[in-house]
Amino acid sequence: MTVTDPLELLDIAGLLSDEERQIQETVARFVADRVRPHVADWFEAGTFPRELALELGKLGVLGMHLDGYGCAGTSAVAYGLACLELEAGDSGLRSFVSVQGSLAMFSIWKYGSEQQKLEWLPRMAAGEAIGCFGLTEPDFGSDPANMRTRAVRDGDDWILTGTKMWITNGSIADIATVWAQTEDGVRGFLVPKGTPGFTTRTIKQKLSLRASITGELILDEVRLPDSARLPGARSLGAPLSCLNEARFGIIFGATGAGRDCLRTALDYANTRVQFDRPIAAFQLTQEKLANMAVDLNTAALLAVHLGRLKDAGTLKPHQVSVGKLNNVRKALAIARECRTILGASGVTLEYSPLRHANNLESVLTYEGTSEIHTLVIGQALTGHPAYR
Ligand code: TGC
Ligand code: FAD
Repeated sequence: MTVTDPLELLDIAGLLSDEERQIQETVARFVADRVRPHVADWFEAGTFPRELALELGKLGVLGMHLDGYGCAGTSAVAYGLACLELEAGDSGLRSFVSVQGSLAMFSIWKYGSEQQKLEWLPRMAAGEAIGCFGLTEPDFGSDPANMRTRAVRDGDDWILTGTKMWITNGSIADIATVWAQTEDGVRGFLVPKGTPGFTTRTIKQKLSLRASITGELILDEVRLPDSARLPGARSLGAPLSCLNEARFGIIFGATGAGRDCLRTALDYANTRVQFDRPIAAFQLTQEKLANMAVDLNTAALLAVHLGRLKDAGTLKPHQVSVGKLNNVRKALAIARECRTILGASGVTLEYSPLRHANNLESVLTYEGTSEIHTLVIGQALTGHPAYR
């Protein structure tokens, strides 16, 4: 007996409900029809086609795990499975959906006023308005507590000054959630595109996540009314709580990238003949395939387990770190190993593993680097925070 899909090895699908499987299949069909035929070209050109936002809105994946305001209110596991299929297409596509739904929309959904929710969430769920989330700065990435961006009161208004760096969707966004230091601690602000003093720049020459737009946000004395402040966000804990949402999607997403690499390598190994035999028949190739299948299936099991904890409302931030650290690390190792199975063919965009590996280098770094997640787990185990 041979399995037709690497995740069939442990019957991961058997852990899912009919509804979850249906959502997964719907997203997989979208990726097969709308993404796979074009993604290598997008990656090469360094573009993310804006019209995809509307299509992703119609598909129902933007903010799909949120309730109300045009959002579907699915389970966390269903959201994770959507991320898995999107990232099997490309990490850039999953990034778009993560930032839109789990960072930009979630920050408004969780911390915004009713007026802010009504104004932005339905349009963002439909993909008519694109959001971004500005936490990282040129000099403060892992350590956002020390951010320099300042918001100062001026009568009833706020004046924001600072720079945010490496912001996914930054230069194509209609609305930016920007985090700034105030004299009372960190606060969040909604900055619409076109606000005087607010400009963006697209970051070029990336070797990773090329099918995703990454930008810089420049705030030069941007005047905002107090109604632009997210009233529920009262400390650094607010942006960090948004990160839990996006990190959760990555736990599933990375598994999708790994699955796509392994499928590609399996197909290739069964058809590529050297020394008069398919290379899949050599023990060294089988060792690679078996090790990767074990790692991929255990990553998927971990993702589903953490998804069930999230649906039960008991998922802890350090558990998210376990999932993000393990699954991204494993997916990156799988992508690199699959590339070796493809030989020289593996270095072109005709096959996905090296594109996934390059993307996963960013995924390893953003949403908390592997070192930061290691320290989060270390703190959970020992009680000692070792960041500073
Ligand atoms: P620390 O003193 O530990 O915490 C400050 C307050 O925040 C609370 N907190 C959290 N709350 C919810 N969820 C979490 N994960 C939380 N982590 C901490 C904490 O309890 C505390 O609350 P309170 O009430 O006591 O004030 O903060 P610290 O300055 O020591 O830093 C801790 C550390 C290093 C873990 C944190 O700064 C961190 O996670 N750094 C990594 C930064 C990061 O991940 N940036 C990501 C930017 S967004 C992005 O990359 C998007 S890419 C998206 C894409 O394209 O897909
Ligand atoms: P640094 O924090 O300078 O870290 C450099 C190295 O030092 C890393 O290896 C790190 O692990 C290590 N290090 C740092 N502190 C410690 C420590 N205490 N102990 C041990 N090692 C340590 N940010 C946003 O806000 N919004 C976005 O939408 C967004 N999108 C992104 C998209 C892409 C493609 C990329 C690449 C990044 C994006 N980021 C975004 C930024 C991302 O979150 C940061 O890059 C990340 O948090 C790391 O920050 P840094 O790059 O400044 O690295």
